[in-house]
Amino acid sequence: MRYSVLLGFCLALFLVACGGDGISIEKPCPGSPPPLVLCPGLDQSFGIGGWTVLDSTTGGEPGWVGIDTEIDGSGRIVVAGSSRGNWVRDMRLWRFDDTGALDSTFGVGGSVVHPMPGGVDDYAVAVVIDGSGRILAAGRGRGPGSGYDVVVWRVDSSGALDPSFGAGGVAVYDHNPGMGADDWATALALDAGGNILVAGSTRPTRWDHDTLLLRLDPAGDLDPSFGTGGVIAQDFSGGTNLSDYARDVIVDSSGRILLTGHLTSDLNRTGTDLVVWRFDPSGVLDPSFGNGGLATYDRSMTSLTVNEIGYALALDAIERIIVAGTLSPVPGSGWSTDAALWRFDPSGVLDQSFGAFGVVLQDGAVGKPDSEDAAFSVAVDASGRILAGGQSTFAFCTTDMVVWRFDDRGTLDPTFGCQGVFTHNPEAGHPRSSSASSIEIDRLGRIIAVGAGSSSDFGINLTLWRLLQ
Ligand SMILES: [Ca+2]
Ligand SMILES: [Ca+2]
Ligand SMILES: [Ca+2]
Ligand SMILES: [Ca+2]
Repeated sequence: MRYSVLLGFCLALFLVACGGDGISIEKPCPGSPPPLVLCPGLDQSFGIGGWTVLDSTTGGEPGWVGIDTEIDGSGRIVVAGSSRGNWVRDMRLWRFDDTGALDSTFGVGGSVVHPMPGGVDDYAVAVVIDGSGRILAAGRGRGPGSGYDVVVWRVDSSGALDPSFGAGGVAVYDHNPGMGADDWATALALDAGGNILVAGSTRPTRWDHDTLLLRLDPAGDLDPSFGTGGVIAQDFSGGTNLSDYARDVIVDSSGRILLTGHLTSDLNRTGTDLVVWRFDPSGVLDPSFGNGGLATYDRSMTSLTVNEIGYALALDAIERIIVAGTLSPVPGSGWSTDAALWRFDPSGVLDQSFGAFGVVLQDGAVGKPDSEDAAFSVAVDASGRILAGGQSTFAFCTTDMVVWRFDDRGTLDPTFGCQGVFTHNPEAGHPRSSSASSIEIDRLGRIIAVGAGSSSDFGINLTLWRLLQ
């Protein structure tokens, strides 16, 4: 299938961003790409011309990947990701000041790295900051004989590991001890009591993923009052070797826990289906939401399997649920993958007043029709406008970062970027890829996007952008 081949080539950064096994960098495209055309919106007071990049070649360690970002109470920008040294990948945090410069009061020169014992790969992919200013990051690390395990780190505001959390600042969870199975965290949230919700997946067999949700108390221990001993690990796909996977978690004003991700149905050959789960505060699926606690979306037809994936969740002011992700293939977009947004009402019913029957699809953000597009992040600003961050293919094998802005009805906002869409590639002519994996809105309404750009040495560079509202 054409779209799956393109996905393999063009969403290499997406695999890095979203926890894929391999890290592969695409090759430069042949030919002479046209010059970079910038849409308005970059905040010239940030970095150099509105963006900043940590180049792995000048930074000393190749492959700096920033995946998630959070803004602290002082307006500083914290980024979680990983870096590679001596062929091993280690979790890394960075903190930037308001001008986009690394904050030298954090860690060493603005950065904290924590190599797990044993010289194994570990990754941070999510970050939150608690009410005391402590920074929590989650991801995965590989324990001896246990495959990947969920790892949560906590550091104080200076970047030092917090000895009052887990073991020396690190909490590790292996779902099936002795089985050597992979367990991954993809997202983090805090509830009103300061408990830590960790969403992700566990992998009972090589070809299967099951949805995983943990609740840790503020000391980093599993909370026995939640799920089974602090853990919910459940197959929602209804069959063996079918993947279901949580990719984001948020807590609503009633303390209910919402996840998004996907499940796979083999009964109706519908491929992956978008799912939003809602659990009550004790970890029980909420029967008043969707169908038994799950709201799902599938566009498959008799002759066509359509795959939907949710990557990110946000709530608006009246707690409608907005999901960002992908839908593919889209017949109207040349059977390509489109970035997708869905909105559900608070009871889990698709909101027909949003987009077309509850769904917004986006294709061709960089001006190339039938491109491969993805939205990995979503936020709602103080005016109720919806922002999504992601990427779109420019040439056969390169992507540009994209931020879309929509009004409350899911219509592109023409006052933002180029007719509602901002795109950027750090290298003029788009010879290589960039992608936004996370967006946040700061206290002044400015939009922070963090992501990755590949460079001429085939390394990956951490890249930050700031856009004016
Ligand atoms: Ca494991
Ligand atoms: Ca499964
Ligand atoms: Ca489907
Ligand atoms: Ca598309």
